[in-house]
Amino acid sequence: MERDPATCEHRVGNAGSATASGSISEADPSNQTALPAIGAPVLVSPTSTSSFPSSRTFGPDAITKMMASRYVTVIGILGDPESGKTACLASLYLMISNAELARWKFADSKTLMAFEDIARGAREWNAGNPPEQMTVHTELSDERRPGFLHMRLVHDLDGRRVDLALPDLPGEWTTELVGTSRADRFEFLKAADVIWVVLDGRALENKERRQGVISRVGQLAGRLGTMLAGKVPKLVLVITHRDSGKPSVAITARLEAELAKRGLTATVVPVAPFSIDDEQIKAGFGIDELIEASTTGAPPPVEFWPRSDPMEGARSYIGYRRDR
Ligand SMILES: Nc1nc2c(ncn2[C@@H]2O[C@H](COP(=O)(O)OP(=O)(O)OP(=O)(O)O)[C@@H](O)[C@H]2O)c(=O)[nH]1
Ligand SMILES: [Mg+2]
Repeated sequence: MERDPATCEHRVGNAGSATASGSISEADPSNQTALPAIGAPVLVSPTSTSSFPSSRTFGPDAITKMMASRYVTVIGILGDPESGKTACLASLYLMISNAELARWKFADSKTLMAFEDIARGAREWNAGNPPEQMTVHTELSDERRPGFLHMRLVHDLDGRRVDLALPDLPGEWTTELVGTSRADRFEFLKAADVIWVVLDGRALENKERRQGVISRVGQLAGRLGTMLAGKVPKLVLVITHRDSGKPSVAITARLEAELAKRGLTATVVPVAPFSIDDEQIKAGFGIDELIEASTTGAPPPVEFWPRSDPMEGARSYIGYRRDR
């Protein structure tokens, strides 16, 4: 309770100690007052009932608050319905919780329940058969505010810690952004360090759908350029369904050419959050690459031992880096 240890009534050797044997107390009438305290609770019980903080998704304001105390890598996740956005997040969670994600270890998450909610579907197997749908269509309780998932990871080699803020948005948000340029809900993209554009790999391989997907990526890039006034952060084209086939070089070249028309470049990362053929491509394929591609900006410089005026009683040495 941060009181001076010398005044502690239970300290051995303190004058008038309450821990002294009863015979001394009886002999010393001045000690009678200390008697009722024996056996009473040592600490005062808190007035408010303690409860665990909610670990569901964070709103943008909670992310902003978190950003005030540490560097948070905000990731924008865009993509049509059913492209595999939620699957990537669920797979990331399942991989990291089983220590299967190469080079990264789990350090913390303030939104564990939210991760649990999206990963639950993948666990409900039916008599040994995987569920038909590993994740379900994303719907938000608030249609105007994105819900973020938080995860802190530590890098195996350099001990680097990254805090990721990952929004799980319905595909309609992207559809409406491209179609009607409804951008009010995407305010948070202005603070994003990386934007993932998630594409269904099977649609890209399909001759009839391919051109549509590629030109929509171009339109989306155009919208982002306008919305962010030309300051588009690093783009990652996440191509899902790697288990159904590898995206061909010709197709990735066409995607890159489409972006180049808008003066943008992107890193292409093929992934398979889940897999229909675990022998060939393991579920979780490429998720480590995706995290790597999203975190390899130069980390903000950290002053090793910042100068500050000493303050009486401040436990600077013990407190240093505790909040990082
Ligand atoms: N086999 C396989 N299935 C995948 C892959 N990626 C996504 N899926 C499945 O595709 C379906 C749709 O994926 P979601 O992640 O829910 O799609 P979404 O982009 O979040 O869709 P909305 O929430 O509707 O916008 C789910 O059943 C996933 O399990 C993949 O790489 N391989
Ligand atoms: Mg979803």
